[in-house]
Amino acid sequence: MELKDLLKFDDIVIQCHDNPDADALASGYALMWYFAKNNKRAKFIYRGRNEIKKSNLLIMIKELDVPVDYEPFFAREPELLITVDCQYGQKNVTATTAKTIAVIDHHQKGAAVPGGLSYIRSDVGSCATLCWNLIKKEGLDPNDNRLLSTALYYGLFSDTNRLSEVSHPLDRDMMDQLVINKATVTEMINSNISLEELQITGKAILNYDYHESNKYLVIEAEACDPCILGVISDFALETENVSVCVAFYASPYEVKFSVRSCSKEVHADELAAFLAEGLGGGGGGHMLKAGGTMQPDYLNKSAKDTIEERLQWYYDRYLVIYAKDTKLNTSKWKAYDKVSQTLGCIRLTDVFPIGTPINIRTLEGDVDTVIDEEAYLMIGVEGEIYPIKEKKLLSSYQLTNFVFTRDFEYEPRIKNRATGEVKKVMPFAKTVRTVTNSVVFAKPLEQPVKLFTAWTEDKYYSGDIGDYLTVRADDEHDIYIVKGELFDRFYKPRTNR
Ligand SMILES: [Mn+2]
Repeated sequence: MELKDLLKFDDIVIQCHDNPDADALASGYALMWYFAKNNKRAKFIYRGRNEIKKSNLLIMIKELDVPVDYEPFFAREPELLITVDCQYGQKNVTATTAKTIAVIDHHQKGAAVPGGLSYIRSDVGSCATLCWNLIKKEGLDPNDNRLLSTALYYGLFSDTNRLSEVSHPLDRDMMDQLVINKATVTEMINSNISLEELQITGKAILNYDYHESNKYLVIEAEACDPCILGVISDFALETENVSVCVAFYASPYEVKFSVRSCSKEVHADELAAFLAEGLGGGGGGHMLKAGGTMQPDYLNKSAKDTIEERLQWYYDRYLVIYAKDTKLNTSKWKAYDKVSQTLGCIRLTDVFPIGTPINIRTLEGDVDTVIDEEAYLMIGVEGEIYPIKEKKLLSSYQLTNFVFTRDFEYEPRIKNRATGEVKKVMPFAKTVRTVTNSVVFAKPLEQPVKLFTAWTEDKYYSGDIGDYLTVRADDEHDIYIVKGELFDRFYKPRTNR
């Protein structure tokens, strides 16, 4: 869906979820601004039992001129209803009847609205990001209205625990590009917690559950503003002998949790996704900080028991391998030849000169580096992008002069950190071909593995049952994991060994 698809309607109502938060308000505000720019009259409402009373939101509405109305008894049937930061028909938004429904949301996708227009991407940190992106795609820039850009920033800020759980590159692009009113943001941040919530924080910490064997804490809070969970888990992680913390609350509408990790063997985002898997929610974040939700309907025991049980499973399930100091006994493993394949790579000196400090932004995250003679970027089989040195590249691949193309959900880009200039990388991509003489030993995993490769000592790769643990025949420390569904495509068994 594109925003211009919505311009054919004249009678437009935008509705965010009941008990709105900053992201919901920012999202509705953005659409109001877009429609006004296109000379369309729209109305932005929220419903439900409670009128907004949190002081940061009252400041937001007043100082940033958010054009929202509380309409608990709204009865008119508009031509078009757009729900933002929520999905029509779900329980957190009071139903309003309308001839056509549109949905813009960043939560896990629920049942589709029949005949509805929708734009739902659950991988981004805020609905504000989606609205910002949709508006930019129409050739407009929310920076033209400083109050709106400040609201968008604060929407993302609040939904990602002070930006600490941001992971998607679109969120980062918005953060970098918005020009905001800092004083108002500071004022909102410092009216974030009520005295009652301060007390909830204290009570929650008193009732921690500590698991000594794996050094993690589980802390249950009363239902509160989700930002409190971030406050609790950040603080609790500073405790000695605590390397992972999960803080959560369960309300009738949702279970929200926040994960912090300072253990290199536990990626917070992976743990968050594991906790929420199959439970009607999802997780987001990065290695150190993440958060997520579950839906109470999906749980067959209390939220606390569910979280405790899944944490136990999580710790029990992995074998950890440090490739650098590991020699696997491969005598009983099968030998395979790598099937010749073509991939892409980018020589960084083609993009910016040697010595340029750069930021590489991809779906997997941001990497800061300085360009040198041997620096390349590799485009992997699933479109993942990673830096690689020329020597390593040439040990597996042959360079060609053919261009390389592929589509990305987010096209990788490189920013010159000295000048701010941003270039997309695909125009520089060339095709590389596998050097055919590489032999590997491989075996399907019988247990999930976390693998620290010889090249990534501070970050692991996860492999699941059915994926292949693979070792290069000419380098016993070159251990890596190949996804089960890809293995047959890239390796064929040697006939004699
Ligand atoms: Mn949101």
